[in-house]
Amino acid sequence: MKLRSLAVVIFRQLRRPTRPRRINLLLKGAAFLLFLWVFDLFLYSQIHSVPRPPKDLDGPFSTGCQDPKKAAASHPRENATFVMLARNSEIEHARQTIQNIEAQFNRWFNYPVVFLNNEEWSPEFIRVLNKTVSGKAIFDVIPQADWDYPDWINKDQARASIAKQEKLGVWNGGKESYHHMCRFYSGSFYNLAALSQFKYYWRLEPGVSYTCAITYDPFLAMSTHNKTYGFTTALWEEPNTCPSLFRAVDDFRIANLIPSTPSWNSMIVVPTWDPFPIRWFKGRYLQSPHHSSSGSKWNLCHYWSNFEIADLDFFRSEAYQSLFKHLDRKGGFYTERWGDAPVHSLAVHLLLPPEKLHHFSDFGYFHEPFWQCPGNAPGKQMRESEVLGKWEDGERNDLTQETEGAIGCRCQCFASNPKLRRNNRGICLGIMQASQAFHRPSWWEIWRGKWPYSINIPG
Ligand SMILES: Nc1nc2c(ncn2[C@@H]2O[C@H](COP(=O)(O)OP(=O)(O)OP(=O)(O)O)[C@@H](O)[C@H]2O)c(=O)[nH]1
Ligand SMILES: *[C@@H]1O[C@H](CO)[C@@H](O)[C@H](O)[C@H]1NC(C)=O
Ligand SMILES: *[C@@H]1O[C@H](CO)[C@@H](O)[C@H](O)[C@H]1NC(C)=O
Ligand SMILES: *[C@@H]1O[C@H](CO)[C@@H](O)[C@H](O)[C@H]1NC(C)=O
Ligand SMILES: [Mg+2]
Repeated sequence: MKLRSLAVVIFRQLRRPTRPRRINLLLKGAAFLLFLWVFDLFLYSQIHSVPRPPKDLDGPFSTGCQDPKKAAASHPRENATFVMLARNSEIEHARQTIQNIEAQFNRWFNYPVVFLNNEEWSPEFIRVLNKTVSGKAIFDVIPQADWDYPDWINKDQARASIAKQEKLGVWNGGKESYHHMCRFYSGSFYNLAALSQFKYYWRLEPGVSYTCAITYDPFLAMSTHNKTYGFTTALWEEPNTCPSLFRAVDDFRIANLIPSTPSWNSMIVVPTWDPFPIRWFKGRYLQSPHHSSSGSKWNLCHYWSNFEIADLDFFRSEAYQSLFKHLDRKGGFYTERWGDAPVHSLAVHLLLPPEKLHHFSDFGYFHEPFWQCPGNAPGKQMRESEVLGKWEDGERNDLTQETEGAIGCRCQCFASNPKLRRNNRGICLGIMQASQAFHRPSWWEIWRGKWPYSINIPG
């Protein structure tokens, strides 16, 4: 009886609470959830923050021109080589690129070039390219095993997956050889016998061009500045080429107890508006593209690997090789179309401290369809130099004129506006340089889309 009347009282209370009370309860609940959400947002941003270093950790190696003959004579050649992967059919583009790098740099420094192919070189390619290189030209053929499916993978499934990527319109996803190429550049080029004698390499591709003179030795500069990985261009990766790559790399990070550093954090989208339970659900349960298992999201930024000047010993390190093995086991080089560019980029941001990365902002570089151009440093063009040849503003005066704040040597870039520094947005570059940058763009500049050209160099 007593119990029953108590139940009735409670029931009445629940059924017909006074209005203000119900609203009160709701408001309290909402305020609490809002507090949790804001707190989680704050915590997430703190954990993934990219603190400002006490000073800029990277800057151009050189500003304007110097005497390249003196630079070459002042120091023995570094333990370094160019590397160009090419097909016999690309002979004309390969020749143009070698001719271009010889004219802009290598005629003074005479570094060797290792040409790599997955097939035998045609005598014509060897004849033409051997005579175009001023240093030694080495024509190497990649061992079959390094340009193939790993033996534990089911080839029929892999081929079916490649065919599916073709249908879905994944960028280069339908070409079997492109998958082999990406896996080769991710996991084995640095172990080739032809490269084992070298420490640094400079990657070239048929068809790229350098649009400024390079009058110092970048390999030597890498060494004296203690740099490991150099790049020119940073962009967003095509999302459908690598939905599960970031999770695979982050799983490796967690399994190996690698702390998330400022450099790693700069690859992660902050802030996220997803509260913790949703992040968790997306990461662990939905396995959403580009999310880690804990639900943090990759910003898809990566360095373009068609240009690289880097230390091969980094790629040969135990840490990098075990990361590659882990990725290879996941099968994503075939079930998806993981590129070597995002693999290298995530690896250097995971395994290297920020001061080891270098933006070659003083290089003019073009790979279809994007370019960067540092412009010509005022008063530093050595216009009368005998070694470099006389330099006058060309007919297209606008392309060669000296510009305030510019750092290049004798650049001839593509823009009709001499102040334009690149034809792609500098957002990813700015994001990826954050852990190195004491000088950062203001919120106002970021909001207006005005990113600097490089750290402390106006855009
Ligand atoms: N020998 C050989 N080289 C290849 C093959 N596929 C690609 N490559 C090389 O791999 C590099 C990249 O291939 P590209 O065709 O230039 O690819 P892309 O569309 O320009 O893409 P990225 O340069 O990677 O941005 C170039 O150096 C090519 O010569 C192949 O089947 N055989
Ligand atoms: C390239 O040319 C040099 C000099 O003419 C010659 O000694 C060398 O054997 C050639 N290399 C190849 C691979 O043909
Ligand atoms: C060049 O570098 C490689 C890799 O670090 C090393 O094995 C080799 O001994 C070096 N060669 C010279 C001449 O220093
Ligand atoms: C590079 O590293 C060496 C040895 O660790 C150090 O002595 C030198 O000062 C460093 N150079 C620069 C430019 O940081
Ligand atoms: Mg290319």
